[in-house]
Amino acid sequence: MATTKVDPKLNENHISNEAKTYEGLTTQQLIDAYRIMFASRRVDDREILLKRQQKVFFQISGAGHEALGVAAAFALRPGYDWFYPYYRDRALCLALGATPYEMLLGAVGAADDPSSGGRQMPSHWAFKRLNVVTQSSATGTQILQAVGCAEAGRYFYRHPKAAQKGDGDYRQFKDVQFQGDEITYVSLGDGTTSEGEFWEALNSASNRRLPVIFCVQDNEYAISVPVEVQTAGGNISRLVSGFPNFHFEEIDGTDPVVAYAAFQRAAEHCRAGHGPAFVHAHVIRPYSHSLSDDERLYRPDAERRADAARDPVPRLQMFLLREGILDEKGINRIEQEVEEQIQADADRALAAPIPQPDTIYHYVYSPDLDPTSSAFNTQAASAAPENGTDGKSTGSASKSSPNKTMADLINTTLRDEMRRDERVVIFGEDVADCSREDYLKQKLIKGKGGVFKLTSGLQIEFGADRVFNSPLAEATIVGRATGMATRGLKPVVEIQFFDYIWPAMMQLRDELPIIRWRSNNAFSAPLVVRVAIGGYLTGGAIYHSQCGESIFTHTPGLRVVFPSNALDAAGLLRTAIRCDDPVLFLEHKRLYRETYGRAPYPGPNYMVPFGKAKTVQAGTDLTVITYGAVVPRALQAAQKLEREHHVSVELIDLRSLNPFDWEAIAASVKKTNRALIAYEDSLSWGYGAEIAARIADQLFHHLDAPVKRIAATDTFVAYQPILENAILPQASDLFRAMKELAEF
Ligand SMILES: Cc1ncc(C[n+]2csc(CCOP(=O)(O)OP(=O)(O)O)c2C)c(N)n1
Ligand SMILES: [Mg+2]
Repeated sequence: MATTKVDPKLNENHISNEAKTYEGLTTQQLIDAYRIMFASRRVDDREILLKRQQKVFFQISGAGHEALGVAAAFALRPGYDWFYPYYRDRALCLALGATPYEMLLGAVGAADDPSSGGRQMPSHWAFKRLNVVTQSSATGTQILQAVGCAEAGRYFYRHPKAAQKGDGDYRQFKDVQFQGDEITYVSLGDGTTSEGEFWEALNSASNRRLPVIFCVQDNEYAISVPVEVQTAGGNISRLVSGFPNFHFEEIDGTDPVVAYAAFQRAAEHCRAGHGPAFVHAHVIRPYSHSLSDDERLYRPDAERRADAARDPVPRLQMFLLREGILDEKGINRIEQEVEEQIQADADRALAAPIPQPDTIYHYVYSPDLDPTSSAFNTQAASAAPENGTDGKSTGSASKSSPNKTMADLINTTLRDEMRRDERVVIFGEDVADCSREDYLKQKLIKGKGGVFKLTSGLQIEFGADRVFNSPLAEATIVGRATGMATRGLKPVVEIQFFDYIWPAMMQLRDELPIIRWRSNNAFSAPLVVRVAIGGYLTGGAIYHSQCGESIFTHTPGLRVVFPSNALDAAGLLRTAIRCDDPVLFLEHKRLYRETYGRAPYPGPNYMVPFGKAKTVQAGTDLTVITYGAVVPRALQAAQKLEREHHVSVELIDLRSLNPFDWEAIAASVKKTNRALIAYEDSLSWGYGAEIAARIADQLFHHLDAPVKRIAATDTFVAYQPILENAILPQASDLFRAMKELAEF
């Protein structure tokens, strides 16, 4: 791809003042700034024209924000520092080294659009070579990711060996680069400061003294909503001023000299390791929000004229003339060169090949590492000695038994993988042994290690750099982890209860699973989110019993697994950690310490591939397809049915929900001609609906009876055990359903 940059060129009409600098900016840099700012505005104008001609399909401009972007780029380093910009950052990206041609490829949705290959709207920047990380349309989701990105840089600096490549797992496909004094830049609009994730990000960056520059580009509007409605008192600087460790700037962002000076000071603070910086820049929005908006509906002419008087492009032009840096001829020459370049770039972009429809499935998942493959199918070491275990790590009742609980083996797997791979870090609520490390050092306490003690002993062995508590903020957990994973770390984070996963939903739905697809494989974020899920707790009630796995299996790009026993949990968790995709790892709380499904330690390399079901019991009369805590209940029912009615049930434990083992289901149903799907979640729209539909669709001619489902009632789970029993599917319900189906 040709990359014609907005190349700063020495200008012959550069008439005087060569030696003078402006807050450190040379006259040549100011000329360069003008060229880039003018180009940025003209790319917007060109896109607007093309949109009116229906040659592009969306337009959102960076108009009014140009001076700020150029100043930030001049103070920072492309390909060295990291950038989480937002859609108004066109001038920033141009100044970092992106080209108008690349941007116009994005506008037409060309196959070679470097930001997304035609998958995202224009102005959703991603330029891998410049460390400009893929962004979404969701306002504010980038901010926590930027915090995680900065954390990853610091982690690799402290653990340089972790950056090395590893064979046979995700590390093979993830290059790591970092710098000791790198900065992460993240920007957002004034309206976006109303998002909770903004405050969560400031809190973590402040507390951990991370080198992040938060740039709030305050154009006083979020579409039609003015700043005083968004921000109590109308000024965000005043509200954030109490965060410790920050360097604060509030500036006129339409003046590149002022903005450059502010970013220089901010960068100095960050590079010196003092903490984050906050640059609150007052800018203007001379065009409407986007081409779908008409600001004349909510902004009177006088207000718009006052804005226009502060327009950074003509202002810099006047400045250059006034200071004698360029004369009119010099200005005209630059503008003409830019116009010609953009005209040529637009013509080329319009002629560029568009993506082929058959590529739509590319990069939903890693193209490099397939977690369903035989590489992830290893044998359990028979009666392997537990690798260096102190026997104290899980606090489980089964310490002395050769048969370990699911809790034991999850803990052991985490420990083994942390020993094997220094990129694995663990954080979440209460997962550390003790945040006040002195208590541990002085042996005043034993340590906690998770509300279910699944991460017990890990901080003690691996240190607080690798195992630590997060604030009580689920979006923080997943958002920061996503930023870390983008840089090559392997976070294995914990959501304490599935019932409380929802604050992280924006990150789990709109970000984590789609980073690879939306960036056309330029970026990826393979990580593991462990979640304690499910009911049958006797007293768990509404907010400690929820399932809801189908909400996540409905999200392309996310692997979802749900083991029913200790051995599968160990094998699937290892696959989850070593694979190259994001994984939601669902751990049933009721199964953590059950007698059912205990197993000996299978050794440090035991893996179960995704998408491979297990036949718990073979049978000939009907097929039961299930997973999680329903497996032992279905087994009990099947055994009773066999004993009492001589019905032979084939019981399939899916183990992995996305991908799921269609082949195993089809083979079994073809044999038994009857299918029951059993799951713990409420019945309607649940996971079984998809399986039932597939069977009806593809195995219709093999069926001797309707496809049946058995699941929870369409209610939440109640506290009183009598009600809980009535709501969740019991072995007796499964028995009845199986019997009816066999008799149909
Ligand atoms: C989470 C979310 N809610 C709503 C929207 C729709 N939306 C897109 S931009 C925008 C306004 C953003 O305003 P601001 O943060 O001030 O940035 P500006 O566009 O003014 O630069 C809204 C509401 C969105 N993209 N994401
Ligand atoms: Mg705004």
